[in-house]
Amino acid sequence: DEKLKAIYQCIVEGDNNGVQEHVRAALESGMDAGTILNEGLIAGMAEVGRLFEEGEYFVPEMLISARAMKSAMAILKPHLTSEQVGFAGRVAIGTVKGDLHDIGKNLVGLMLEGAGFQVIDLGSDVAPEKFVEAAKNNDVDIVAMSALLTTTMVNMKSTIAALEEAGVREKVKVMIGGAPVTEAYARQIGADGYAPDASRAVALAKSLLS
Ligand code: B1M
Repeated sequence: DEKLKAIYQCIVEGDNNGVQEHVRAALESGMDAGTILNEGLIAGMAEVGRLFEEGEYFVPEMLISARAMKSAMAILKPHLTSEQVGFAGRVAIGTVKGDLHDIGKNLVGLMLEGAGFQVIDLGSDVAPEKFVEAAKNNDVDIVAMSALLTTTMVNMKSTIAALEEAGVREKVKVMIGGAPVTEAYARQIGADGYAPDASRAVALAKSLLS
């Protein structure tokens, strides 16, 4: 599809104005927001990752593409969420300590909100103590952690340990995700669940509270 190709290309090139225009046009033409997200934006970001790995792109290019991705997500947001759902629970979400990747975390948060969860966004580079604080103070049902680096996913384990130490581990469910994270890792560190993408994160959150 030409429209999806244009959106994909704008993410790869980091064309912030272009991606906004093309996403608006695609929505106006009646294209489904989920298709734009998955086949345009996320596919484009995967290509950016590939180009970085090949040594063709460097950190500045990744940053520029990330900025384009974020403005496109802001346009899509109202189309990905629906107002008619009842309260599903409270989630504190963050990217773990040392990790600045927040696009996937934001997307999971956005989809959870769309499904009726109240989402407390702790941001990125979130220290274990901050997760603990959130679990204590906000009547949180689920602590949700994202990590994109093999070097930071270990901080999921530290956060679970900190929750245990603070005596709040039993009070909350813990779910984790992000590119390097696996189901096996979740089991290994004693998380309650793992989801590979944002829509399955919503299904997981619901099942953890049912
Ligand atoms: Co970086 N980066 N990055 N980066 N970056 C990756 C992750 C990398 C795979 C690129 C590569 O080499 N191919 C690689 C990691 C290698 C590894 O550890 N195995 C990498 C690296 C090496 C780095 C730096 C170390 C580079 C450097 O400085 N030399 C550095 C680290 C900085 C730090 O965090 N301390 C770095 C920096 C950056 C930027 C800041 C420039 C930028 C991030 C900007 C931002 O987020 N604000 C960036 C980007 C953009 C990427 C790539 C290209 C794209 C990530 C992304 O947004 N994807 C990425 C390559 C890639 O992923 N292919 C890469 C789109 C997003 C929708 O997907 O985040 O996977 P994702 O989220 C998905 C699922 O994973 C899941 O659902 C989401 C939606 O489907 N999910 C969850 C995520 N969290 C979840 C939580 C859940 C459930 C599901 O439950 C709680």
